[in-house]
Amino acid sequence: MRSRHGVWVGWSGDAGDAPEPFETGGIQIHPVPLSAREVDSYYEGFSNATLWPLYHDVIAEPEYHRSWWDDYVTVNRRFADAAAEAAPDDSVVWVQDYQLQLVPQMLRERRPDLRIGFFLHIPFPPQELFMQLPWRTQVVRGLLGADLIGFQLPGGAANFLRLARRLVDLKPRGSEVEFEGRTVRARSFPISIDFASIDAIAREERIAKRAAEIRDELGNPRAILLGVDRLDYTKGIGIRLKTFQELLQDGSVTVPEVVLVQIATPSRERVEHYKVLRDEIELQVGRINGDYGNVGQPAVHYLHQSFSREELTAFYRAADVMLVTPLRDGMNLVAKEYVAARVDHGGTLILSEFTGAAAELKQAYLVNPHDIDGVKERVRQAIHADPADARRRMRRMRRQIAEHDVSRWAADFLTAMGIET
Ligand code: GDG
Repeated sequence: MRSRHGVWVGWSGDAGDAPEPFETGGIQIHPVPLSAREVDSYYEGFSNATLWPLYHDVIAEPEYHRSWWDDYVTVNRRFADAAAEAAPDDSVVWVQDYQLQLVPQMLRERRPDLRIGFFLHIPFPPQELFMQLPWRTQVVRGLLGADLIGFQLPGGAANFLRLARRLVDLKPRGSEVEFEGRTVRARSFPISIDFASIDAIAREERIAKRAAEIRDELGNPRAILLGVDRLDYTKGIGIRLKTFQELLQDGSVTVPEVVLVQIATPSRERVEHYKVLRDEIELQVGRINGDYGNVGQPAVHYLHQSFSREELTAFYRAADVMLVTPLRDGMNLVAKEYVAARVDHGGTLILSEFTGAAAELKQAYLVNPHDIDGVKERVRQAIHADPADARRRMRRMRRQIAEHDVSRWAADFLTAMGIET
């Protein structure tokens, strides 16, 4: 955005009037307001309690409310209007994520001169699930307003094109489809991280020192297992805790030689499913610590807090085994960040097959998180991994992410939009 003197149109995160447009760090910011009711209905409601669970394999039951949908339409219209006003003639607008799926079509109606891209950060579900949505045709038509629709994986693009055939009666050819006299393309663009910046932080002396300090504070265990997630039911935190609990129960691991650190960043705390999830997770943690902890030596170090990027990187560097076990995840950046932080080529990554990242990180220990015996076996293998083999895997994963970082993701998308980068 900075290098292109771009305009960023977005919500501030607070209900009520939006601040006037302003500039920061070379980027023009155009805030869009949401009322307190819209935060409930559009954001926490339709976006996070309808679309989020529907697009993540219905792990939690999606709620369908007509009033939420009405506000989704209203707020999408507001964003489209704001973008229509902010975009210079013949410029490019890149719409991000599931909260704004109607914007491409709304924006095209007002500004046919623009080139419009859309990127979905979460999975796009198969027909069998998407068809539940009472407003399924409107959503597909909304997205078809874009010239280029990006997904994390080829499967998301294929799901979308199949739905365009079924719901809008279009005839896709390969990744392209003709719609209202235009060609729309649907393709995958797997997102990534700023590898160089995490690599640089991880190389700082103070981060290595802090990592050693964390190990020390944990009692210098033989193995530290780590989970870092927003506290979300898609992330498979409960299944991970159950796996660890069984490993303790059958004596495969013992405290304090092996401990689990679970950073669970507070998230969507007003949405009912998230309140229930938090209670369930904290009950599990309490039980495990009650059964297997010692005085001053818990089995699970549970942190329902946010940390600075530096502190997080120190945790990545301190951990022997990183557990990334989502039941469904568009990409999962934590897995990539762990790899970027391992400048020492140490550590082992256990990664769910149901993340987008699994398509790229083939040298991770891939697991089906529902198969608890399988995950337990992988954890045992990871704890006892041959260091040379672990280093080889880490080196190859680092190369993959270094070559496919977030600037390349953006450049690939913009190039596909016909923009010189
Ligand atoms: C969505 C999709 C897709 C977490 N705790 C702290 C913290 N984090 C940072 C992580 C990471 C980010 O938040 C989480 O990204 P993920 O990709 O893991 O997951 P979602 O939030 O669900 O993201 C996902 C992503 O969009 C991008 O397209 O990969 O599939 O669900 O960067 O490091 N950061 C700091 N303190 C914390 O406590 N500073």
